[in-house]
Amino acid sequence: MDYGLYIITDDDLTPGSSHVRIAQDALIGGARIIQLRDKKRSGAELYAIAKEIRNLCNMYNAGFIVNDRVDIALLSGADGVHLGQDDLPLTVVRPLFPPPFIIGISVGSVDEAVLAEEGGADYLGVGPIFSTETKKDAGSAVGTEMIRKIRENVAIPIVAIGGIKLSNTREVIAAGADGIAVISAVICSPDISVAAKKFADLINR
Ligand code: TZP
Ligand code: MG
Repeated sequence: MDYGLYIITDDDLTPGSSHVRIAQDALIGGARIIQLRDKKRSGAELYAIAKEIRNLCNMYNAGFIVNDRVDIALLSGADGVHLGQDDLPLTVVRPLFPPPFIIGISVGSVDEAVLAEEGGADYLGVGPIFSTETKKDAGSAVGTEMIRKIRENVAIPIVAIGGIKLSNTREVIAAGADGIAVISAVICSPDISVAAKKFADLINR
């Protein structure tokens, strides 16, 4: 899996837009992974959206991950699921759904990172690196130093998240991140594909 630019759809931030539209524009701009993140829609709605994004990601040879919902991920044919520390436990999900199903785990410390790797996670979401308004309960910023510390202790890919902008992307990559996950800096820009392309160009430089 190429982690590169990892775009998380969040249609709350952009009234009038949709997960599918965001995903399409992000893929045009060069996103390598799309994560469907929605904490409010019904299973039926999420399933339909996930199927559409699955098809789009196939067209761009990009990965597709579903946030929280193992059921939606499996039934839509997504590549995997992303789980936080308070979601379904890795120790329960991993044995039932072995690789190549991908499981990403959110971590904010070296201890959490080591546990996730030991539990069979495929990649880590490390953050919030910088302060962010997008996730109110994200906790305080851990800084790029946390990426370095985790890099020294685990081998699986690191996707950095939280407050990532064009201006701090190089610093995040230099600290050892394999990919960067972005919400507001791409989703809230007037042209999502142009914004995504700027990030993709920076990452691939
Ligand atoms: N998890 C940790 S920070 C965050 C999530 C979902 C939000 C990231 O959003 P933004 O707008 O890129 O800071
Ligand atoms: Mg979650």
